[in-house]
Amino acid sequence: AFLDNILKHDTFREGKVTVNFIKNEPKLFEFVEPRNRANKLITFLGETIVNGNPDVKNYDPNRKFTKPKVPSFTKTDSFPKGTKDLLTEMGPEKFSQWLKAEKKVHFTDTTMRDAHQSLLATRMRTVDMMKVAEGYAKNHPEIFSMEVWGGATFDVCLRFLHENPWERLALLRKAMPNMLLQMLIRGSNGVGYTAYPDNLIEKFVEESWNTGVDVFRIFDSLNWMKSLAPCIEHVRKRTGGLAEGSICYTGDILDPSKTKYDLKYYIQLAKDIENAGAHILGVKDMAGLLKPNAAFELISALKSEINIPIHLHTHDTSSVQTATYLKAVEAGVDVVDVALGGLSGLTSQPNFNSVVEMLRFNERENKMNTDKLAEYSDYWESVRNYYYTFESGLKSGTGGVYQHEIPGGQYSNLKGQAIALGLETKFTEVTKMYAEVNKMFGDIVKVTPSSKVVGDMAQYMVSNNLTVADVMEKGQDISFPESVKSFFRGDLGQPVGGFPKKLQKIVLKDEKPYTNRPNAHLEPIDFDKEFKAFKRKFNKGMGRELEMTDLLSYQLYPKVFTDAYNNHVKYGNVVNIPTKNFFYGMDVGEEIMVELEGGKNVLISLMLKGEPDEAGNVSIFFKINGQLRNVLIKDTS
Ligand code: 3PY
Ligand code: ZN
Repeated sequence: AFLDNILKHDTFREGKVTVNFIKNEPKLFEFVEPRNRANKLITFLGETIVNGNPDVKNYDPNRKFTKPKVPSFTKTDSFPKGTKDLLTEMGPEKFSQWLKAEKKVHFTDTTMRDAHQSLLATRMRTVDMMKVAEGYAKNHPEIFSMEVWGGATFDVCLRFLHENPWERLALLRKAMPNMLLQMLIRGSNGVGYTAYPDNLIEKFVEESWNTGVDVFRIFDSLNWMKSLAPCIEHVRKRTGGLAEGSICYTGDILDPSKTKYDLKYYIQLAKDIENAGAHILGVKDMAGLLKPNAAFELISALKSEINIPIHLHTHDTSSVQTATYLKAVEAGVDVVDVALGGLSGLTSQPNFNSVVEMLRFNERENKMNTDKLAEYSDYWESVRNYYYTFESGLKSGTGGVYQHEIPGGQYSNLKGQAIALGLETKFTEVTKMYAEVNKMFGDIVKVTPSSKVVGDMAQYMVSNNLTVADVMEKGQDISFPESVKSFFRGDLGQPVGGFPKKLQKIVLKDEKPYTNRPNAHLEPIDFDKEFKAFKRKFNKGMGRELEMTDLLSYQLYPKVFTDAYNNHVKYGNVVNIPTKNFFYGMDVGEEIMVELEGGKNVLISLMLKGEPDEAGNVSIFFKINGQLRNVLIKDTS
């Protein structure tokens, strides 16, 4: 363990060791013994066996799972050349020109980010990704990019999965060194739900690049250039990656009665994004409202008006978005977002495997090994079973999305919440109210976090039996949800066309709203000072040196990070526990292999689960590598 500490120490890794290295580094003598690590692991397993994973509800203990089959690849093969190699060779500007000149259509695979965010409440664990990451990168290097990070994954990793999101990124980077890795970033809101100081976002972008992100898809939840532009600038200044500035698509450009978000509006926004220095234009259709004919018109117009390549993203909530891709391909779109079959469709992205087939023999076909691709789809389909408690219950596509305009990720969440609360019958009411709230707010762009504000308000009104008229007439006496007040104050920026003045006054009462950037109200972070204070607070329990990325997690989510830290102190590193056991515990007689921090594998079997004693404590007996150990777990059920 001592040697291990030396080998892992930054000073050693950077080759700066001097004679006094060991004497001056008391930390080298702090080590967590494997025995201690294994004890922590069985404490976690014991908790899950006795009290269940608090994140899981309605688990069927008799449910059987089949082991997912990992597609084969030759481990000793080197990584074939991919888009990451091209970016390194060319730099972002030339790369962008190369992409634009490509005849074939390119694909972004969203399976490891948006697909599970939109179907499984973002719960996909790193361990399930890592089983296929290297093989995928070796079998399918022709894929444009892998969307693997950002959006809600950052928060969920820390909050529910006991994972460090930065570690996930670093692992995927190592496993897929030849492919571009992509993240979603909410402009000034980073990977959170509110604005952060500019220098925090800047540092976050820099560290994301250092850890492995190449493509930054940047959007603002109100399409506000003042939030988009600084983030594009951070990517250009602090990284060698690609800034993909994105327009969020809402409404319907073909509907003459909808004049707020028309073709002219989107073209102007796209030009502003190009002028702000984006290397790629993202068209982010978060609710799946871009109909096939509208896509043809929009993409054709954008192709003739701007000079950077265009990357289209959609959600298949309506079930017609594959047709949208076909028309977009005809209009010259450069890249489209797809998810592997087993995690595609409905609120997720269109089916990768099928889209490839759809374009077979098309003049813009991108040839793929579809047999191999099918094996990966099968893998994800069976992995998905482990996450069945997070399924939203949605069974079919819905044309209703064109009325309520709820984003894919939010739709499955709302639906899941309604089902869990036994309010399935009220779900239609919530979606109708969502549409009314949107109108009442002045028809805003709805995507995280603005969509959350509309959702909060809709749920608040349905559960309090309030109509729009009630709010407008008796609103002075209503105490609105915090997110709604914050929105009308200006904390998420300014919506297109401004706020509806009367409602703003009703919500804010005597409080004054502001119209400049929310970030202008936030003090920059003094990183040196904060890092010192951070180290004093958290240095003991991580079992490793704290890094700048830890500080960033803490700055973005102080409470979530603190809870995750406390969990780490108690349970150690639980990321390698197989998913079935992580969520649903172990059966007596079951044997699992788990890799401990530092790479040592241990064989754990559950021998016996006792009955609670008078104090409610349950003895659980495990065998770890053949040796009997027990833990005492308080039954809190
Ligand atoms: C996110 O911000 O997490 C999204 O996926 C928005 O569509
Ligand atoms: Zn999306």
